[in-house]
Amino acid sequence: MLTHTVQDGPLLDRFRELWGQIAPIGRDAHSGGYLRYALTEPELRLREWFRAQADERSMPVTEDGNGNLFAWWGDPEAGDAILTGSHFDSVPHGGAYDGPLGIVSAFLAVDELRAAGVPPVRPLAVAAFVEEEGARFGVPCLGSRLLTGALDVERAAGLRDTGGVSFAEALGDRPAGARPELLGRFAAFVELHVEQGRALVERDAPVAVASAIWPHGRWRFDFTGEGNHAGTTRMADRRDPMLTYAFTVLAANKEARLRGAHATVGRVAVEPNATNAIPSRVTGWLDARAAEPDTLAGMVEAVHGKAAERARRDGTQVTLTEESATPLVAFDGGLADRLAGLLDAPVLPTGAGHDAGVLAALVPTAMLFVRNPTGVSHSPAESATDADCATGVTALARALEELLR
Ligand code: HGY
Ligand code: MN
Ligand code: MN
Ligand code: MN
Repeated sequence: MLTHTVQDGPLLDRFRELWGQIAPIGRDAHSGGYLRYALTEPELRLREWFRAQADERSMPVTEDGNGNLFAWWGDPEAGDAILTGSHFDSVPHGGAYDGPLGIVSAFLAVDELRAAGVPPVRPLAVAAFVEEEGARFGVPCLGSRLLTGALDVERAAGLRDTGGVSFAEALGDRPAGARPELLGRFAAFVELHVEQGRALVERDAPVAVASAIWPHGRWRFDFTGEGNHAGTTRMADRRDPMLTYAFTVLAANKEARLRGAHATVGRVAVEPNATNAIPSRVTGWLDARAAEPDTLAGMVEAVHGKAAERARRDGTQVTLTEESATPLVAFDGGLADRLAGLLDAPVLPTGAGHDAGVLAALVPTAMLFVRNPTGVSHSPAESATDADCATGVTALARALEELLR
């Protein structure tokens, strides 16, 4: 089997069929984006779809007690298995491809391998990881972090969504935590994902192999001041945390630009959130990423320093809490080069986090990216052509065939 650019034919038809099955699930009619939060109704429907797909292929499904699902071609106990897959959950009003493309492609790749008569000399598993985006419980890659032991079980169990429901309640049980004996059964993991930039458009290539993931994390800034009347409080008498917050957002942008790094404040909560009240508290979440760990740490420290200085001037207080941190991930270089050679694909780093980045600490791991014409992600404008998606399936199948040998 050779990777080739797919323009038409049965694989493209099969891709469109499966993609059409999941396309309506969790789509917001107004924005056109997806609301597929982990373990909520749309994501539970996608998990049912996963089980049905596995069933059609006579692939038994196992669970790891952390919310992650595995569909097996071959004996789940045999060991030396090859793992592929991704996640179903989305950010608020996210795109169609981030996550589900890796799962749909995985099932189609299994079909390709079977049709090509590739012998199942060792097991292959398709995974659906839970809460990759952290959009519901705040910690990204929650399922894979639990599975690898990178996240404390107590902390994960007690994470709550905005409605007060804990992860353990949503899961229906206390998470199982690290499963070294399960991870030990995997010889390699390959996650296929839509590209989240325009590097492949610029290179005129449908598929790439990942080299690294930038170190990144989420920091919560709590700014507190004095809630008061908007009409009667003299400007000089105010202790307005909104000012400190606003200054901090600008400082984060400036510090990122100075370093060639990325800083984003995409979420904010205001108390009491009234037009005619000076806020008593503003909470802003900083998402910060950089190519080097020192650059990232220096940037967050600089932003915190500037926020603290500004708070003194505003008569407010600021506290900083690290909510999640992901170290630099360097994917297995030998594996990346092997797949890049096999697929004649460019090798690229990314600033986006993935379950592959978490598993890479314990399992030889690679990622494939599929071209995204808009270059936009975490937005309804995220895109990929059906032809590139089908080409991605052939690339994944080729990579899996190589690893299954
Ligand atoms: O990169 C992210 O924002 C998340 O891990 N998907
Ligand atoms: Mn994402
Ligand atoms: Mn993703
Ligand atoms: Mn991601």
